[in-house]
Amino acid sequence: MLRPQDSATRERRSLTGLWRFRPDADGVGRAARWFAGPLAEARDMPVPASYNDIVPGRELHDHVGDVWYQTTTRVPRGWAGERVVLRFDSATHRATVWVGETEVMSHEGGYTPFEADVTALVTPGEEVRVTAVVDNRLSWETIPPGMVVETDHGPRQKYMHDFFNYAGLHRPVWLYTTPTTYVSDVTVVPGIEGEATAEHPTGTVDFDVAVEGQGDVRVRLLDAEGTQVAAADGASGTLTVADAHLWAPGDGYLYDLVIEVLGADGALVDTYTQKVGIRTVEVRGTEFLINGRPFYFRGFGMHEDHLTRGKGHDDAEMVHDFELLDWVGANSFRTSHYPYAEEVLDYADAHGIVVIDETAAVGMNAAVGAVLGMTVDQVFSPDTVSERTREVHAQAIRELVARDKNRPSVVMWSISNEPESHTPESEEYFRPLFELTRELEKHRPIGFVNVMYSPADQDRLMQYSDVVMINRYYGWYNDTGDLAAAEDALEAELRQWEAHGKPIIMTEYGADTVAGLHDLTGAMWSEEYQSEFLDMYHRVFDRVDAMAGEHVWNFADFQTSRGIVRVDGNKKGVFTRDRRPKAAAHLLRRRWTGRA
Ligand code: GCB
Repeated sequence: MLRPQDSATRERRSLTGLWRFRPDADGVGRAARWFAGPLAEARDMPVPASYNDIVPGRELHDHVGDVWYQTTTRVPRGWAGERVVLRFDSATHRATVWVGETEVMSHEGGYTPFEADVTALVTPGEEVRVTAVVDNRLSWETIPPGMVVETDHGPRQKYMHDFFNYAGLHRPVWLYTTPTTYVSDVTVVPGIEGEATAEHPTGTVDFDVAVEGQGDVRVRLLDAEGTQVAAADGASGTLTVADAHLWAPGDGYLYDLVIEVLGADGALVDTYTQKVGIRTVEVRGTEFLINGRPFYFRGFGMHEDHLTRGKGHDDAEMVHDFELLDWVGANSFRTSHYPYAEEVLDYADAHGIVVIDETAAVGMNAAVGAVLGMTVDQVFSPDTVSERTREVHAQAIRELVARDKNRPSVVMWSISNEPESHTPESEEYFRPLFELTRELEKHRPIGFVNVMYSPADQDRLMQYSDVVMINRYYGWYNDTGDLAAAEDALEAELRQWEAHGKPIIMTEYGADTVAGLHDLTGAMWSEEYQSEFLDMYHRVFDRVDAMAGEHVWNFADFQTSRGIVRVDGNKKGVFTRDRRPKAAAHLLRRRWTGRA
């Protein structure tokens, strides 16, 4: 699905702003046809934002079930004769949408876009009412999984992942046009002819354009100055770029692939511009190569998480977070633990930030659940995470790859974070999903992130992964407070993983730290302990040749569900939730930039 854009033949109208909003804990709104008129008893709710923290009190924060959003907008007069599409960039975790009184679409999964052709339901020049019911419930058949427990005091949402179940309309909503004959999809695969490290490399761009309707396709590739560097007729082919300016870490150089659909008379019918970064990605032995050069991941697992707006996208917060990444010397991050807003990926593409793109399949792990307060006997079983869950998971992978396949910043897919991966049941569940991802993706490595409860000598899934991605907490969850013992244990385990002959990325390592708490006796939770902890990991990484990256957990403190292991959320951030540096941020800056 293409991202909406303004072009010579297309227009967009953003529906962000204040929507009317009404919770529906009893789930009566559908039968009562709340979409059929102005939403009664409604309050204002910002879009994009999570609704949970906007209003004081527990009621919305802990809401379980449906909420209703509604807005009206005037369809521009000039849109007569155009195809009109309604697109939600996301709705967490599922939604059904009406235009006027007509149901137009439903979507499962909280972090990928969905859209419907609403041309027949709108009249240019007139107002249209858009209503969405958004359901935040997690079950054994959702990604991520969860469980609603009925109590005397109402339903309670339980889950086995360590971030708060923020919900609502987290990203922009669009009404946009295309001509009736239009570009419906494009796939680009960049390459480099000959030596990738040559001083003047020759780039290639394989392209494949899908058009709805009849028309001839012409493509032109423009460099960042707008100069045409290659062109071709036809919907698919390969463009060659002499002396290409490669997309590289720290250098987000993008070409414009201008796609034009021409009518029989040669007139322009539709045009869509796809950004293209020319770069290659390859795993060779224990090295992760970008453009033929070894790349070492420095950065973080992050979260879309801010005060007040929760997971709602905001450009100011986003740019500030990227500026902090730059300040600290990070070159990459993982979209832990769900696909991030498309604006974030656009920014990464344009600024040369490397991304490991992860699905929302987090918390398929009884042991992790136990730490966080949800007890499950068997996480993979016909009654829990099952074949039906796998179908939803497969669809989440398809939608993620379809959304982000053309992005140069994305160098690898992570299909799950910390699933149980040492049991036959987990292998049976995951094998088909690795196969699916390989079918969908031809040029990027794929993988999953391994948990400490499925260590090197027991894991059954790393054989399907191109890269060893592991999260380890020696010195925190095990060898608690004992960094000397932790150092030995960490190195011993890394040596075991080294035997796989693949690059190793430590995708999480970190210690909860209360900003401002200081101690010189090795006390956990102090800023000193976090720094010593990271220092210890770095010493070990520098001794292990197969290491290809270090992503600290986490970039910033973030909100979680209530529990005895969390104090106002997870405090493993090297920045606080309001983005102030802890001592560890300075330590990382020294290591990653060489600057004091
Ligand atoms: C993990 C999880 C992450 C948690 C983190 C922690 O292994 O992947 O989601 O937040 O540990 O702090 O416990």
